[in-house]
Amino acid sequence: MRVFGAIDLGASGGRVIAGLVDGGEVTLRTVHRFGNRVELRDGRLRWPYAELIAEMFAGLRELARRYPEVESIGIDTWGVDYGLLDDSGVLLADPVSYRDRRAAGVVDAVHDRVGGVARLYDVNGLQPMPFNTVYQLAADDRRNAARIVLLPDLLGYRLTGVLGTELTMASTTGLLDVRTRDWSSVVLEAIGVRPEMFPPLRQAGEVLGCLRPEVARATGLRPDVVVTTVGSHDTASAVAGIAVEAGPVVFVSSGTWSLVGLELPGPVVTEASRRAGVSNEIGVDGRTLFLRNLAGLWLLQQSLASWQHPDPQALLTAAGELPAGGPIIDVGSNELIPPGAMPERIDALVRATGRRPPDGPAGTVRCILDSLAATYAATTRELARLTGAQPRTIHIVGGGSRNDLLCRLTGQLSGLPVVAGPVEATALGNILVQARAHGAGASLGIESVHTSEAGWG
Ligand code: LRH
Repeated sequence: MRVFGAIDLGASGGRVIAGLVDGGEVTLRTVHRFGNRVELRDGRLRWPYAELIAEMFAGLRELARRYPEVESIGIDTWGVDYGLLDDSGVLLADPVSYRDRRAAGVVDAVHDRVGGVARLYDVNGLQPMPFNTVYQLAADDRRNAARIVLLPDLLGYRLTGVLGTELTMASTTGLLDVRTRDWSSVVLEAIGVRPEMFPPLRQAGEVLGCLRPEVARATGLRPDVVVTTVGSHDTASAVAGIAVEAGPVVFVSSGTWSLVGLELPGPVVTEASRRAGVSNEIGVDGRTLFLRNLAGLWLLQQSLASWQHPDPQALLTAAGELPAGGPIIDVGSNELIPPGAMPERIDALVRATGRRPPDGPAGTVRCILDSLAATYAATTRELARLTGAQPRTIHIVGGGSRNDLLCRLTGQLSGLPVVAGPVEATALGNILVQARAHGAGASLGIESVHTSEAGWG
């Protein structure tokens, strides 16, 4: 048996997971779990970086204690966010979160500078989410910055001292040319960034480097443990963690966000795909992830936080008992991105459709789940229309796969069979890429997965 470690940092929580790989069998064991949230500091919504690093170290200590034979670590996080380093490699400030509104004000100016939103899509193939790195960088004060380091690469740098820019993560920035998969001079020039500010591009499966001696000492991990570059964008790892099936499969990576897409051999960049708001991100092994980025369980998490509800499970049961045909909202709305009063924003979106807002918390939960399921089904049809593919299954992974009501509604509204799980697809994809890179598993297709997860999705 071989052991690999996954650091999977999500916007609502992170975990350190051990992947025990024995031929075609993979067992995942969560060794450390912690919360994450944005904080308002210096007038910006930021990630609590020092705390996240402390939690990552606590997780690695636990990993070393329980699995001293671990040989490699892989890191994945959400997309688009980054830190700036000065010329001696010091982080200038805690990374700003994509939930901060700083970039919204520069979106139009960036589009003007590249010759319009359609031109930008033709170059980068991405849905223009207002927080894409291209807009964040345009809004950022980069005066003392020597390097721009994307979040998973920043953590990899902390562990190894080696800088890199992993390709799947780079594909969320809006700065890559969708065809050449290298930095786009058109876009970089428009926002005044030199390509050398980004460390060299790396592919999933490459070894980044050995642990820094002080990291090995602080965690108890062996000094020859390496950090292996994985699909460091969590979506890319999640898709790599979906068991291979015959026929086109729509994946839904359902966590804080919902990423609904198809894996394709190459990008589809047309006026129709642009109008439909579909992105061409990069997956593991250079596949194209042709997907829409929509709100996800964030809507539930923020609603629960605002109600301080004592029994979310009871709420979910009550929501399941409500009749079908209630109001739905557009879960792609930019108004849903910032933290804060979620039920009120949902009510306002429902009112704008001319319907009566949901009645009480169970009604709101049902509205969220109906809206997510309706969007998963509609996006599936849209993806089929745009590519000519005829999806046979919808495969829901991540936290949303534990939500039976969400999976059931998606099946009903799409008319397709829904395969739910694994809940830890992202960690699994992270582990599988490492296992393959180190000769412990021949392919990304797996025979069986065992996880120790259960609970509210
Ligand atoms: C999902 C995700 C998504 C990004 C968002 C910021 O976790 O990576 O792909 O757009 O976070």
